[in-house]
Amino acid sequence: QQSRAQSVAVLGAPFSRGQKRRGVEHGPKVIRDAGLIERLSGLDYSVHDFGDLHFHHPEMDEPYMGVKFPRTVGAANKMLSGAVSRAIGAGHTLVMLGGDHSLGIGSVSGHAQQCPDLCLIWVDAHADVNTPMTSPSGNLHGQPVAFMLKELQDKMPDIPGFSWTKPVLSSRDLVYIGLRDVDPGEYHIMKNLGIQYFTMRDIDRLGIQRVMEVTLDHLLARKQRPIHLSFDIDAFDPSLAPATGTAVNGGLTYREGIYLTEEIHNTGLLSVMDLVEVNPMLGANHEAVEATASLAVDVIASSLGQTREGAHASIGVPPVKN
Ligand code: Z70
Ligand code: MN
Ligand code: MN
Ligand code: MN
Repeated sequence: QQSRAQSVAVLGAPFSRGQKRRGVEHGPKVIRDAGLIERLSGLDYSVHDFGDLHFHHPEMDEPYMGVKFPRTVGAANKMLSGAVSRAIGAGHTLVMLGGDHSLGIGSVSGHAQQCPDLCLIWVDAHADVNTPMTSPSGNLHGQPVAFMLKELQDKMPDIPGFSWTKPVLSSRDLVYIGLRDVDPGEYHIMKNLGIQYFTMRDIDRLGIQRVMEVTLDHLLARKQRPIHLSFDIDAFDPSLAPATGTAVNGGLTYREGIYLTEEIHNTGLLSVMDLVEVNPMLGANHEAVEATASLAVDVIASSLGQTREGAHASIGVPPVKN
């Protein structure tokens, strides 16, 4: 039986300049509208909804070495980093609702300010570890992990807007799950640094149970430490999560996603979770958007202890009639 953190903070980050498709800034609203706060309250947490951050968009933000909106993304992540650090410092478990995945920079950085020994589980169709030199798109949502890794810092130019960042992770502190669309430069980086990763093919071969066993063993066997779960909704199959910017066929099933998050909850070590890349402007219709948002709520609730086995938290001792 886990001891449960008493309070969960929810923080919205309505931000989209890490990629080119508008609409992902409405992710926090549709995930809340799908009933997130009620679901978490039902899990016996005291839920603190911190609302949404207000980001400023400078008028002039010219690309730098092909990187798009560097000052805008840098400033947004600096603000997010401070907010995450304060929430963790105040003793909450934090759920950050994106927004695009460039927000991983600020979220992990703020978490690391309070928990320097954290480890990172990146659940995504994509590795998001391009450097400005390897990036095929210039979009910063394809680059957040490169800002975090100590081993990549000699490859990272000084990008305007990012002078406040410093690398907080070693390559052995990171595991990827769900990969199926990895760029050549990213593959090279993952192999060179010896990063532990599980593609969808690996999940096909090993099964999600074994993948989670190896993942948690890799990160936690030497010592127990806080977990940062960064969950890109595009890790799921597009049939389940159609309302996202870069859907790639052959993703996680519903049950794989739920099992993955149940196992993370069962460690008792989840400290920050990001849920990113829900874009309500990209669903084919209202139902597609609602299905995606509802799936986001399900994986967040599962990460925080909702079980398929039945309720157990609030009751303690089962009521007995007498
Ligand atoms: C590509 C790039 C990406 C999400 C697309 C795509 C990255 N590797 N990430 N959608 N969530 O542009 O770097
Ligand atoms: Mn991503
Ligand atoms: Mn992705
Ligand atoms: Mn539990």
